[in-house]
Amino acid sequence: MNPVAFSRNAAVAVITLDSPPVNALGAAVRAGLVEAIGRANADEAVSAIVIAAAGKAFIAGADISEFGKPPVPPFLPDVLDTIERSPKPVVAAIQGVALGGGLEVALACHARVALPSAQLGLPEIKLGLIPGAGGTQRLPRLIGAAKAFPMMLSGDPIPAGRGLEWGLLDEVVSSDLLATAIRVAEGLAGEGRRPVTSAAVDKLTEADRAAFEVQAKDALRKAGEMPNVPALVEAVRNVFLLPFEEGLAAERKLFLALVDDPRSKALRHVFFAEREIAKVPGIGPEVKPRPIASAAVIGAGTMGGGIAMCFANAGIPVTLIETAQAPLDNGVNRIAAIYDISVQRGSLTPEARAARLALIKPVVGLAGAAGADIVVEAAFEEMGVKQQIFGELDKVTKPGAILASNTSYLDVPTIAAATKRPQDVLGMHFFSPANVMKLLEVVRPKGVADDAIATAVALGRKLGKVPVVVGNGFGFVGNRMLEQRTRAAERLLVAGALPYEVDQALVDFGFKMGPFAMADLAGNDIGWRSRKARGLKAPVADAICEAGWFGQKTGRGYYLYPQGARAGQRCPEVEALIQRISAEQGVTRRAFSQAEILARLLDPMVNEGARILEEGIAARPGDIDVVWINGYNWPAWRGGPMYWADGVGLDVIAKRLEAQAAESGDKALEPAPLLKRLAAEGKGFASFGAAAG
Ligand code: 3H9
Repeated sequence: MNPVAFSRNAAVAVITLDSPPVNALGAAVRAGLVEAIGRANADEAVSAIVIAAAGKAFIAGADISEFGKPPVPPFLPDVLDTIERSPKPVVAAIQGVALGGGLEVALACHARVALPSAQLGLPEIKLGLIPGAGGTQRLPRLIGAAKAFPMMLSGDPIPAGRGLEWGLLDEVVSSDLLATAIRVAEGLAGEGRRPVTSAAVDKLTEADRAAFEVQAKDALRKAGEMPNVPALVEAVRNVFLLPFEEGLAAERKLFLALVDDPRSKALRHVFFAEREIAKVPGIGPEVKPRPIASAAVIGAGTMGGGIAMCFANAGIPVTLIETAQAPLDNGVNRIAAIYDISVQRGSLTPEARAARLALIKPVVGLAGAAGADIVVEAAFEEMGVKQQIFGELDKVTKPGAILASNTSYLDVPTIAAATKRPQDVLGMHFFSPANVMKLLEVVRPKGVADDAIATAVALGRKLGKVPVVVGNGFGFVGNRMLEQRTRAAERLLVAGALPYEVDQALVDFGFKMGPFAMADLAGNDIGWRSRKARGLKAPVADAICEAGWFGQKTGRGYYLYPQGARAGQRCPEVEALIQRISAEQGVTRRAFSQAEILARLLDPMVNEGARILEEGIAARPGDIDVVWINGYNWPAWRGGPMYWADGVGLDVIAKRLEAQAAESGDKALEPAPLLKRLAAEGKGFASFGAAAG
């Protein structure tokens, strides 16, 4: 099917893009556009042209899947040049999103009209890129650099109304978009006018330049690892320094260099991985989610309160349930205080705060869950407690209600066994703070109904989460791998590293925090309690807890926090304690390079990831990457642990693990069969999904 249709409406040629799902500008669309513009210009009966689009999007941008492959002409900048140079005026009729190359198409047109619901943006920054088809040159010329630069820096789209206000759009109409575009096109043809953005200069004032330079300085200060921020600053600055053509050439050069940058490649991997998670094996689009109009959350602690906020924030009424009035009141007060901070910061209006609080109904007793379409249990992490609650919920909730546990580690089928409706019982594992963290592990135990899983996924999206469906098994995906890292960190201490060295290695890698700073923040007693329950030992971590050093809340943990300081200071006592434990174990301590520390922390995680894949706990390596990026702060520009491992080379990782296993005698460090096999075949995890079909 030709993705670009050509038709005539009196003297106006209407070019309609129809390339589902989002009219991305792949090679066929680009060729079709050039051909259609040529045809319109060759047709004497045509005096003006409209570019419109079928489907929900105008154009979602360049086809991201083409990046990194051999380029196929015509190239997008040349297509836009053809549009802008068209002797007959071209008008863009925008519905849905005009993003990236899609907005750049519109900017090359001679006028733009849109529906009020249209969204206009240049999100390339989120892919580690900058606009590469004139966006950095045309948008500042049209609306001024001080408005254009923040749009490109955040990558967030603006609504049509603002586009109109800023002069990005010529008209916004609530109906008859195509008819309006045709009218505007006829008008321009009649006036003999063809306003060309690349020639516009009146917005490029000294004041605009000064305002942009202030923004640029701030952006560069915060740029961190991303090379596209300085590139964006350079490209936009060029609008004040270079003629359009030269600015365009400079932008192209910067863009092409970024496309080859490993950080952009990793971000593109994450883009597709975050969309793949929507494809749940065995659950097709024919499986419809159950309607969710109301919810109940069991437990008004930090976790339950955060989950209740997620529902309220999404406009879903939620009953918050506790066993007694006092903890319920505490929970509600905590929620109100969090909303208060948002109001103080200006991110929430007092009215919205009131509306959200009004959606949360505090109730004592499980009978409060009777009317809910979904119940999320966030009670104490103990099987007996959970079973008792689910047994009770089975009696009070309505038929077909989804019963979800927020357990982090426990066996979901055992929880479900307390009910007579295992088909409705699943896990919804939120991450703390639940109202902030994006990750949601949707745990799919055997025996659960497909539409129950589809419901949890659809609901997760409605709550603004990134829902990843995972199999049932201790720690699911994220915590199971985290445990490997935690063990590795403890081993490193005994072998010769110090907490600050281990943490620094991860911070330099791109994490916000290392494992010991994180443990101090979360409370060392949590892991201690869990180890004791499972009969596990970690000599350093246990000794620290026995000393009562639980972390920030006690003023000291692996680090010292004098007067409530947030950044920990090295603690000589802890370091002496670690050295003593090494000596007790007969270990001769040695220095570790940063690279060695990283390998020892991350390789065991990857190994566990391989086991998780083999067991079918995660469907694809990309799912594991999405979990770690959205739940554990893995730097997105490194693509996630499995993607990172492919970059290092699985043979390298397998050899390092073998060496570690031999040195420590710990069989768990031996390479997992999948890792071994792929390493021997010279393949990466990326081949795993393909092999499994
Ligand atoms: C660019 O334009 C560079 C230029 O400046 C210069 C070039 C020279 N390409 O998200 P969804 C697919 S860079 C290829 O689930 P939604 C997506 O993979 C680009 N595929 O739906 C999925 O496929 P599948 C700048 C794309 O309704 C399907 O469409 N543009 C692209 O929640 C549905 O996607 C962007 O960064 C694409 N550009 O959201 C925009 N876009 O069904 C990126 C989507 O097989 N896209 N797909 O899994 C988005 O932000 C969202 O997808 C959008 C729709 C808002 C459009």
